[in-house]
Amino acid sequence: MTANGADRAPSDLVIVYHRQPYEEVEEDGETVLRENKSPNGIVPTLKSFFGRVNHAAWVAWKEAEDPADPGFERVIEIDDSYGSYSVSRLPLTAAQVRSFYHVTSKEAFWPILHSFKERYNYDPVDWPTFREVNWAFAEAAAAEAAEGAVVWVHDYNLWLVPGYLRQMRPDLRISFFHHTPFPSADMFNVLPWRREIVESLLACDVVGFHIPRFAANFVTVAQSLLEVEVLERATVSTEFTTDGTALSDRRAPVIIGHADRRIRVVAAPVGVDVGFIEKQAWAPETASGMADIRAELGQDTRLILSVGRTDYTKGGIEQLESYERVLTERPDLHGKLRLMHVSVSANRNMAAYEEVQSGIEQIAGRINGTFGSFEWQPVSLISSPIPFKNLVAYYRSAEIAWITPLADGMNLVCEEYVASRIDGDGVLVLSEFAGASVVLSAAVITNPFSHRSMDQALTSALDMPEEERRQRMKLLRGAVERNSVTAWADAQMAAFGGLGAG
Ligand code: GDG
Repeated sequence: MTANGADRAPSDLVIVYHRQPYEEVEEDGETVLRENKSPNGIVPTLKSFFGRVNHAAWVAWKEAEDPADPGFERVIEIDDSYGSYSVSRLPLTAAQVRSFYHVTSKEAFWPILHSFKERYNYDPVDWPTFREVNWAFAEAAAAEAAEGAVVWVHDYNLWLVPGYLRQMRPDLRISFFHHTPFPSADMFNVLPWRREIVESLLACDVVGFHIPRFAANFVTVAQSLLEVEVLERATVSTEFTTDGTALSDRRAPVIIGHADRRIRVVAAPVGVDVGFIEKQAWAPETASGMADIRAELGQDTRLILSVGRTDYTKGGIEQLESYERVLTERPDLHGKLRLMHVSVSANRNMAAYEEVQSGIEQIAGRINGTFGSFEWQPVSLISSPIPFKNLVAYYRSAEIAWITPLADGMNLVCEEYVASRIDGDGVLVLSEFAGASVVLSAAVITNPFSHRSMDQALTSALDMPEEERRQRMKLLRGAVERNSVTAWADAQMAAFGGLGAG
């Protein structure tokens, strides 16, 4: 990968995402840019779009003590395996990042997006800083975009960017994708800045979500605040409905009108790179990883796997409580199971996440103390990230993937588990409040707010005959394959109307 500050061409596609599209590492006292090690995850997926245009740009923030004199080049030109593209590094102070990202986005927006009203924290929000940072992102994007270019903005921390961009550059085609859920008006309208946020989103040409329910919620929120008309509705494909589950919808709005503008509302679930994961699943190092895992577990111990970030939305505490109840009710399972609970913190030093982490540690300790023995440890808690290739060995070794968030935009862990199961076995137990539940209808669907539903889902997965496991896994693998990240990329491209000049 090479990087320089040479002259650059205007870009036909500008991606605005808060993180930089590479890793910055220190080598011999110097900062070196490295291509992300794993081609898995959202950053490499977004970079794969670069191959579809003449020239592309990426806008992200980079910390600087003095943004007026940041001590690094604002815009660099990168050449890596995805092509050559500009990266515009927006200098922000640590205080600006804390305010716009850790406070406004994580303490005020995140709880509301995931329907946790009681965790919403308004007091520390500094709205002028949020506006100022979003304005700076919009300016940086406008500076890179060619006439009629597509600007693709990601996630709620950049909610005001589309509105500002439209003022600066009426020629652009603007698309905004939400990676989180989008709640109904009763919940969303807790945010006092609701009208400003929705007006900004209505300046887009395309507003994207994972699933039809979130798109429909957005439209009802917009209609609660402004004159917005639904111009076209469509029947939701059976591919995106799991009959009778909490997030399934049969009809959804696809085009809305506001102030003489038509806005496309798109539901396109992000998927995983199935080819990459399968290749890793077939790799000899995965087989040796599995042998190590088996040796560690012992021949007869059945592995249940749970993976997620440490976050109250992921339902880690509720899941461990269910495990404790099942062990209490089913002494026949003692000595035979191991729950591996991988809960990795992305936002250390935030009170809400520290509280979840200590809750998880407390229950896991209680379970091991109550049921465990010298020979048997019912739960293993992993709090630091596992390299992805090792994670695939765990996916392949686990009889059950137990993925029960209380709310989740999509959830890619469950899809990674399915993509890893090249042997066609394994059971996925999945919360009906993960967006993925509308795509993965062959999972054992559970309601994490119901003790009975949670406990029964786990025991039915443990007791499921092989034939049923394989039938379900076959259906799951078909769904993950059809809704892979390539399908998502194609759906986005179609929504942009191709990437030619607008
Ligand atoms: C947001 C939305 C939406 C986790 N532990 C380890 C590890 N991971 C990787 C997984 C997976 C990723 O992290 C988690 O992705 P999710 O999609 O499950 O969840 P969020 O981080 O909350 O992502 C979500 C997503 O955006 C995309 O739109 O699906 O709903 O909340 O890829 O593998 N990876 C490694 N070691 C770990 O220990 N290597």
